[in-house]
Amino acid sequence: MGDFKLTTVEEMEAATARLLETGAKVGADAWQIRVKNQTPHCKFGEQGICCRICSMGPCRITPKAPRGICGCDAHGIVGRNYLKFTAGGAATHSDHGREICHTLHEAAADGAYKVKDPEKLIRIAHEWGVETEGKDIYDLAHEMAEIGLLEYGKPFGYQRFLDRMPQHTKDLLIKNEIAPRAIDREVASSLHMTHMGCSSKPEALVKQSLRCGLCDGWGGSMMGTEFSDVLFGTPKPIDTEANLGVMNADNVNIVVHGHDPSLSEMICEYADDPEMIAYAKEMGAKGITVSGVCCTSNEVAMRRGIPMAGNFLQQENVVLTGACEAIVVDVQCIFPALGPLSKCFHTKFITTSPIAQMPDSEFIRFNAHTAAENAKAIVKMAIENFKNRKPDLVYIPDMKQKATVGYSVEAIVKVLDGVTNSQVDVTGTTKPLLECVTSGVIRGAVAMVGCNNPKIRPDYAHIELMKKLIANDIIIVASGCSAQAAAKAGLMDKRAKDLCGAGLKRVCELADIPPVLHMGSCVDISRMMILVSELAKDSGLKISQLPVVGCAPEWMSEKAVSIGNYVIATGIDTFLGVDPYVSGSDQMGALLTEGTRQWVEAAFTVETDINKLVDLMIERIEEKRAAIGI
Ligand code: BF8
Ligand code: SF4
Repeated sequence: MGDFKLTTVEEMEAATARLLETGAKVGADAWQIRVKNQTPHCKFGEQGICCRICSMGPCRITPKAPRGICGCDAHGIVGRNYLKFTAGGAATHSDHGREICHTLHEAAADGAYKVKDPEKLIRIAHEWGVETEGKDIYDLAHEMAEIGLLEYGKPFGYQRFLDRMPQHTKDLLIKNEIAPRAIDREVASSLHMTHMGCSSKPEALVKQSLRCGLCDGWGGSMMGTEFSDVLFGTPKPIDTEANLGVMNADNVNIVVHGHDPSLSEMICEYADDPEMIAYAKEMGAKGITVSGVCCTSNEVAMRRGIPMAGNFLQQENVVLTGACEAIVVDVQCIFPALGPLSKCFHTKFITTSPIAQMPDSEFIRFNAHTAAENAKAIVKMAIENFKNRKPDLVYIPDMKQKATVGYSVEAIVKVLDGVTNSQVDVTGTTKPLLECVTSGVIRGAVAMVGCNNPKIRPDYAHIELMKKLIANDIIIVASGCSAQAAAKAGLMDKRAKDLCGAGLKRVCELADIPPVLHMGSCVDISRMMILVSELAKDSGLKISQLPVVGCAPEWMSEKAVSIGNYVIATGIDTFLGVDPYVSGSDQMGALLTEGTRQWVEAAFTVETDINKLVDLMIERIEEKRAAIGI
């Protein structure tokens, strides 16, 4: 293994502790302090049995008061809360996808946004039955963007991308009235159903949660991913680095944070501009380093090799280094704490989206039409801020790992072409991967996704689960903050193959891949849905029969609940390390952990003990193998 060693959670925690000392010096607040102030949490909220959707309430369910004033019981209240949670997540991901459609609509040969993957655009156009022959690629881009935007509000029919599903899955969803219609309709219907005096029947609320999740995964998120690839390029394996040590004390440090690559791509573009680099030197820096936090980081790492400073619960740490000239954000998962925190340092906290406006920030409104000038202004502002740095506050933990990222479905299919023994030509399909699974060289796959959450020791669950899974010859595809946890630990370094069981290690060597494959941001979980669909079609099995499970051990956001719903609705059992506020209703618990199988052949398992969670996943994978006789 040479000098390769994983970074431990203890080492990451020590680095954080050192940064919090700087924070204490300047009187900064931190999530570690706020968690203490908020603990213990409200028990009614935790169990999902508080209802405040009408002004006769709020109503809270207790043994003495088993119904709200309208007569709704715990099951109805928990169910409505769960559906609202889902709708919030589906709306968020899907609105991101909508923004990408608008960016595609702005693309022009001489504009800031270009079509970087015309082949993919043409491929999707053919899927959607759009004539491409003789059409200018930008005319086609605008036409496809409009069709995409209509998926949000079309009056009839289901999401177009359902045609990518195996027929069995699609039929099942239509038969059970779970197939998603227009995206905005599913979100609006969910809010309609959860209004006072509408649905209080758990079955109906769970079914709509599945449908609403699907409009995200197979609608908004999938469009977000696919059209981002068209605009910015479909990811291919690329080397990068991860953890706070990617920031450079000699350079102007710009940290991009949020989700929509329309902003971060432009920032990266201008930070690379020789004119800007010369300006940075003029201001006393040696150069410009752009690094990322959260899903935006995944987007630009996958396409440009931009290093990853950290994931969700590390966002305050980048400011605490004292070396961050600007943290530039767009939407989602941004701590409002960054405003007051940046005021304790010289850091500029730059918000850019009308969707996410925060106190104590500089607001530079970013839009597709003026993207180039906005990005230039932001990069300049960061450079000019370099001189305000306080050298005695600068401390960047010397901690980073190498990572190979960029495993889109297209890239996975390509790299695994090399591992087949097949006599017939199986290139360009998932059959080589299937061969590895059926022969038992790889036992199965886990899709590791989701956030950090102070309720779970940050990153610990992600990293420990992954280590045990790969040691058991289970390959991992990862996205979102889970992927960054893996990268920070070193699990996306190809040398991590030595931590695998013999079978997976052999596959990693033959295909020259790390055992944990970075598939992108959270909207890119749609890539995972496409991959399992292809595996099902190429094997002739149902998705629910494949030895594949999903896992979100440290999830926290509404988006994560939406994702969980569409992953199980696609037929994949999903394991959660945090309870989605449903413990107040045994009926809701039973539906989510077993009842959904009657409609979608999959369900959730909730287990907060991480060691048990991983064993349950391995058990489930082995059960699935036994059931299909491999
Ligand atoms: O969409 S994993 S903390 S950054 S919600 Fe947020 Fe969770 Fe991170 Fe991306 Ni996903
Ligand atoms: Fe109470 Fe019913 Fe109003 Fe909810 S909808 S706050 S349970 S009266």
